Amino acid sequence: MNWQLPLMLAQTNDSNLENLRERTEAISMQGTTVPDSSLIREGTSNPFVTEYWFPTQASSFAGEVDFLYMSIFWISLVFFVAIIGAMVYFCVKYRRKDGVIAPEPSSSHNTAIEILWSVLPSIILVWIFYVGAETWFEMRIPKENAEEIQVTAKQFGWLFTYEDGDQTNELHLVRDKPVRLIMQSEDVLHSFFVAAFRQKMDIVPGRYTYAYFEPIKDGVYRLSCNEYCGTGHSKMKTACIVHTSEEDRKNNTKWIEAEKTPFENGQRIYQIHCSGCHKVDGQAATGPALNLIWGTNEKMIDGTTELVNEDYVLDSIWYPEKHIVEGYGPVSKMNSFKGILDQKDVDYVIAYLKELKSSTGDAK
Ligand code: HEC
Ligand SMILES: [Cu+2]
Repeated sequence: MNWQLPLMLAQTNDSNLENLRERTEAISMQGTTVPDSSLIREGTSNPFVTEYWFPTQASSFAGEVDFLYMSIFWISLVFFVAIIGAMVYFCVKYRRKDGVIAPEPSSSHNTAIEILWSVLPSIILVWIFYVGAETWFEMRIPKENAEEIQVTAKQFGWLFTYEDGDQTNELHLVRDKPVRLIMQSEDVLHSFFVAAFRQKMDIVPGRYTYAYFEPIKDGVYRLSCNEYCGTGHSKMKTACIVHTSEEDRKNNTKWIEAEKTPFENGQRIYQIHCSGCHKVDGQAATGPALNLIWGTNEKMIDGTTELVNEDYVLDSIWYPEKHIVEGYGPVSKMNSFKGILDQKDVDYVIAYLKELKSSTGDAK
């Protein structure tokens, strides 16, 4: 029986993982902005469950976290009813009755009751501490075979680097493979959170923090930043995809530049390094939208105009301070990518911008 209150009558089924692959691909195309609706919160079609109660238990300790939570919930409920019930009962029973001035005599001491109300709560509290500590150790101490994934959080996006050097901006994991995340921030305080794993950890600039868990259920889950980190904070969400095998994951994370077109390579660079600040749907974000800029004349804050050509894009990427677009001053919020992206990468970005312009620009 499912003892979680609103779930008692709900039927769950796990059958809608079938179109997982399709959904995963759709998400990969979108970079860091994943609509919530495309992520599985619970393997069930019952909307009551997905909307109002806990998301699916997708990590090894998720069940224990929920158990502790629900235990404390029920203990609180029982005591709440007992205490308020007794209070109401005594209020009525010992209320001042007409004509009776003297208070009801009451005993000053009752050893049996006093021992009971001291010992019973102590036992319950010690039990809560014990279960809490046990679960906490499980969440904090990684198994020895845990793989390590480097996580970089920045305004406003994620970058995951795997042991074999692959990089993605969604998190790809393998079912039943414990993972230890080594996390750092490039700018401000962020927080890693995957509700389905019941794991959350702050990411603090200037130091490393760690998160550990073992995914036990394949699927696509929502990964979000859980610490307000600026105006784009709500966009700082992505997908966490748990694959059934290592090969399956590799197929989703590997990237062989030589097998891809310059456009595809450019798109990938955009997704990993630029999509946190630049949109390609015409909407301005931290920086201007990039889809239609190629070949246009851009107004700068000093009143001059610049033609968006190869040289301009190179300057934008390596020396963002050189030209600052009107409306984005006085200093550029863009960091230099010199040393991060080389000349070849810049060429890919240029190919990407050109194609974006010609494929979406003509239609408008
Ligand atoms: C931290 C946020 C941020 C990131 C990350 C970022 N940019 Fe920018 N970018 C800006 C801002 C803000 C501006 C406008 C101010 C300026 O011109 O420097 C800008 C301007 C630009 C411009 C000029 C746009 C125009 O309309 O003329 C280009 C081109 C550009 N960025 C390319 C990139 C590329 C390529 C990347 C990824 C490799 C990138 N940016 C990453 C914030 C960012
Ligand atoms: Cu954040």
